[in-house]
Amino acid sequence: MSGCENCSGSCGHNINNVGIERSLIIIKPDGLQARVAGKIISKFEDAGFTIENMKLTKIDEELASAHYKDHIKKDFFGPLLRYITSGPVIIMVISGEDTINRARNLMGPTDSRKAPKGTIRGDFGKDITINVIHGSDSTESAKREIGLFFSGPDQ
Ligand code: IDP
Ligand code: MG
Repeated sequence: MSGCENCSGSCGHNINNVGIERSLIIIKPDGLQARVAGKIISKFEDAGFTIENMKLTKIDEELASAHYKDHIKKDFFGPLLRYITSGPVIIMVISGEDTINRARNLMGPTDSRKAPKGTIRGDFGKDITINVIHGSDSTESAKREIGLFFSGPDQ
């Protein structure tokens, strides 16, 4: 329904969708290599997220650079690019309430060595680079990243 985003339901639109966010999740190459993709997907399902889209693909350098554009000047950019392009990945769009925060809590901190057991990185990640999963850090990033990986008529 157009023009009703801020009406709090007075126009009759479905207010149950208020607070629903999306996130772009990537199970990185080490996740598939270690055959833990299913376990990771289960964690999102068990937490109540809806999987709206999912594909198995390989990310090329151009797409990886676009995805990680904010990190281009960082000293770890080269290793990050080699890592994310090194093998197949699973890319998902998940949705639910407060998805950005809840998904990142489920993932654990960037450095897997500091991630508590029970978090995805704590259970399956190796270190600060090889950390098994990506999740959008804001609703703006999610929108941009979902557009990058899921656009076009055949996606
Ligand atoms: P995030 O994935 O937890 O949001 P970002 O800071 O956005 O972390 O970094 C993107 C990715 O770059 C990380 O997931 C990790 O693979 C890698 N990375 C981040 N910080 C470092 C670092 O200090 N050294 C090496 N690799 C890093
Ligand atoms: Mg990030």
